[in-house]
Amino acid sequence: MDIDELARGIAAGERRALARGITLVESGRADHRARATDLLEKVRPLGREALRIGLSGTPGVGKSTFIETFGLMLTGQGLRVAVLAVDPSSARSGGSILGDKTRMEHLSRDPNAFIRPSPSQTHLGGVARRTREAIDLCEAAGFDVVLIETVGVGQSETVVSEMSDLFLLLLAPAGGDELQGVKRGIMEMADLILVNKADGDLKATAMRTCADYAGALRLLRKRQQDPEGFPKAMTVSALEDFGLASAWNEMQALADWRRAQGHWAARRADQARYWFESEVREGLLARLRREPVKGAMAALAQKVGQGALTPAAAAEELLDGYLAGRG
Ligand SMILES: Nc1nc2c(ncn2[C@@H]2O[C@H](COP(=O)(O)OP(=O)(O)OP(=O)(O)O)[C@@H](O)[C@H]2O)c(=O)[nH]1
Ligand SMILES: [Mg+2]
Repeated sequence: MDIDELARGIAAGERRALARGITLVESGRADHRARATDLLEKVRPLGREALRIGLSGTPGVGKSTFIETFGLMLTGQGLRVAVLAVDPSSARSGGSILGDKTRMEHLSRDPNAFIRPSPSQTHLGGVARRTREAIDLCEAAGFDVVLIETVGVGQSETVVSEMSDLFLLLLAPAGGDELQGVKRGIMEMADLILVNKADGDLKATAMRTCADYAGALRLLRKRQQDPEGFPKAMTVSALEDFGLASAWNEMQALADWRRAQGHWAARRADQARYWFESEVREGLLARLRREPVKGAMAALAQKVGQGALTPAAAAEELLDGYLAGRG
């Protein structure tokens, strides 16, 4: 596979080239990694930017249904939409991937949409890098909106919010006591809280839940990157396509305001620095597991075990040697 040709295909918006590019960035092979880095560098000068929307919610809240309806609304407006997923492998069974295919049936056949499920058997760090690079490739391919979905299971929300311009939290209608179940840290990431399933018998409960969350959001510390009235809580029905157009209006209003105020660029710069530091940490840990550091570490561990060195002194010796280039 020729990288120049692949880069040209992606720049021309070819879905096959995009899919192959993402397969390349997902690969764990060292020679593939070098080619992936090369590919990303080749498309970077295009400087294309999509609106990156993170979307989180617990299993069954309606993420797939929301993406189908919302995605079709956007493609109906002539926008090109890419969908990526960040899932720690443990949280996703084969069954729900099958479920996604049926729940995003129309969107997956839409020529203006591109859906890429999360690769299985990858730890969160690996998924994070793969997703960031896949986002870059989708932007290079000229997509207008990139939706990044994650199941709400702790850490993955942070990962997604650190690669999104906007972060949506999808919630189910629920009794007041369940409001406590949403962790404060996750509420603080949200730009919009969407209480889904506001239809049929659940409509009234959804409205009450929405009012509860609106109240909870007002208690949070005001963020510099928000205009008046944000973060906001709204009711939607992904199934009946209710409230999605207003939610999209709010997203655009927020994105436009942030662009005009310089928060958009500042946030992306912060995110780039965050991921740089994260890559350094991950890289260091990976090297500790490789020779010759691994051997040096085992030898020092033995001395520590024999009481010949304190743990702290041994660690310092190893790190000094490593950072001096002997690693
Ligand atoms: N009444 C109603 N049901 C909905 C709505 N959105 C989704 N559902 C239903 O809720 C169930 C779960 O929807 P999904 O879209 O698969 O939820 P999900 O969040 O993707 O679930 P996971 O992929 O398992 O995490 C399905 O039976 C949907 O039909 C809605 O707006 N109203
Ligand atoms: Mg789903």
